[in-house]
Parts: sequence; structure tokens; C-alpha cells
Amino acid sequence: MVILIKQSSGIKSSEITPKSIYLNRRRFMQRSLAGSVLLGMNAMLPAWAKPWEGIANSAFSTSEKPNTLEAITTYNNFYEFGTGKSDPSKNARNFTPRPWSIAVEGECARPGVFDLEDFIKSETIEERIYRLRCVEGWSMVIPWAGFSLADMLKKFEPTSKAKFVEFTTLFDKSRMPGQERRVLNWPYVEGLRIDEAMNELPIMAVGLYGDVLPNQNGAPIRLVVPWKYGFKSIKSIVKIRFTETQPSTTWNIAAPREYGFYSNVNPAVDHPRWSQAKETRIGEPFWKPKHKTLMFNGYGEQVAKLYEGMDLKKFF
Ligand SMILES: Nc1nc2c(c(=O)[nH]1)N[C@H]1C(S)=C(S)[C@@H](COP(=O)(O)O)O[C@H]1N2
Ligand SMILES: [Mo]
Repeated sequence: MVILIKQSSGIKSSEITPKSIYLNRRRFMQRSLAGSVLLGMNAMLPAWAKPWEGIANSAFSTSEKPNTLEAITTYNNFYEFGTGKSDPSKNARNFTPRPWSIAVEGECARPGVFDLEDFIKSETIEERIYRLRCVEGWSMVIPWAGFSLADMLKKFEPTSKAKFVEFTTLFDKSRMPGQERRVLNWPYVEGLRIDEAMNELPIMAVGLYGDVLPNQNGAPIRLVVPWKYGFKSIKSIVKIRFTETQPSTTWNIAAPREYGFYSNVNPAVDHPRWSQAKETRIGEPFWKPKHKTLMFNGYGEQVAKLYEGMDLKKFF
């Protein structure tokens, strides 16, 4: 059963309902949806659940056709909810991404612990249609809703010692059952060099297809770095830390020969066990030829300058 509550035009329910009540109502809605056999249910949460109003278009969007919501929400990598592609859509159904706070730490003048809603409210939400290229050889086109990572980071006033930014996923076995198994070194950690993080492309995504982020895609907030392999785009973030030294990242710890810190989409550098020259677009019929993988996933104009003079075979 699907209950959809439509808000009356022009009035935000956050204005007519005290915040604590609408947050509880939202939690109730999620529970009542949890038993549904339909996939991608969270994307059907009522409009009042969205912590933003308008959504702007971004000049950085690709003109390629986005994948369907069905594909985007049923073919996932999110090991906290299982290692199979269809595991997250099933095992993340009961996950409640509220209340949620984000700790900002390390080399910055304004560290703190922030409530998610406050975090989002001061940002401009845009739709950015980005390719996501997984290191496993598949890709998707996803209409994200999010805001500029750089704009957000600047508000914490990183110091001159802030050379990297480290991101950490929630660690809570009771809410993320996949963490019972030590398939990865929990919590999941990722990182960017500060100039990569300050580039105009990365976003903090809080939604897709105009609605709140489905659990399996990293609710309530995840990183999207379109020129890097998908695993850099860490989900369900609870901590952001500015550091002087390069963070050790989960996949680099798991298999250092296979997953480097940079992880730029690079058709010229093979994964030790397979070629990275081509990719399969999820949702296309099996007889369609694979797509050629583009250097930096096609975003070279914006990011190639970050790596000038670096040997990208060494810094893979
Ligand atoms: N916390 C966390 N973040 C994660 C992962 C994960 O297992 N745990 N998987 C990564 C990988 S390998 C990919 S390809 C993308 C997949 O994002 P999607 O499921 O929204 O398409 O999420 C990345 N972020
Ligand atoms: Mo991936």
C-alpha cells in the first residue's frame, strides 16, 4: 500500500507542522513503507519530506539519457547492506536516515557537529546529471540532486594545513547489517586531495530524480565525484575531516594494488585483473556494443589540470 500525502500549494508543511512532528511522521511513513515489496519506495516519500524547495539545473549535466529510477535503485554497491547488487535495495529498506548529524573536524577554523537539515538549508540544491563509472566495468547516468562540495567546505574555513579531506560513513551494525561481516574495514572511509575537493564538479548528493535520496543510494547524504570510479563516492556520511596527510581509504586498505588513492577513471590504466577501456551501460540490451570509457569519465576539461605533471600509472 502506498500512502501519498500531497501538500497544498505554496505552504510548506514545515511551516504548518512543528518540525518534531513532521520528522516523526516521516519516520512513521518510512516504517509503513518498509514492508512493501516494491523497490525504490523511498523515492516515493511525500514532498514534505524534502529538506529543500526549488531545484536548479546545472550547466555540468551530461545530455545522455538517465537510467531509470528502477535501475538506479536496484543495482547498487553498498556493502554495509550486503555485497550483492540487489542486496542494498532489500536490506536498506528499514534504515532510517534521521535524525542525522555530520561532524566536521580537523584542520579548519569552524569545526562542529551539524544537524543534517541545517547543513542542507544553507546550500543551493541543483540537479546534476552525472555518469557514475564503477571500477567493475559498468556505468549509469544518474540525475542527482545535491550541492557543491566546495561551497560547503569553504564555510568551515580550512586552514593552510588542510591538504586532504577525509569522509566517513556511519558505523552502526544494528542499522547496517552488512557491517556484521568483516568484508571491509569498517567504517567505510574515502578521501580527496583538497584541490580535488575544491573543484567545481563534486557534489554532496541528497536526492535523485528530484526527491530525497533512496537508502540504497546513500541516504541521507553522499558524495559524488564524477571523474573517479564509483567507490570514491562514499555514502551515508557522518564525518568530514580536514587533514594534513593523505587519509587511508577503505578500498586502498583492502587491496592496495587494485585500488589507489586517486582512482581516476582512466581507460589507459588497467585494473590488475581486467581492462578499464570499455564499459557496459546498465539497462541497455546485451547485444549493444560496450561504450568506450572516456578519460576522467569525460570530465577532463574540468579536472585534467589537477593532475598535470603526475604519472597517472604511478598515482592510479
Ligand atoms: N559507504 C559506502 N559507500 C559506497 C560503497 C559502499 O559499499 N559503502 N560502494 C561504492 C561503489 S563501489 C559504488 S560503484 C557506488 C555505487 O553507488 P550507487 O549504488 O548509488 O549507484 O557507491 C560507492 N559508495
Ligand atoms: Mo564501484
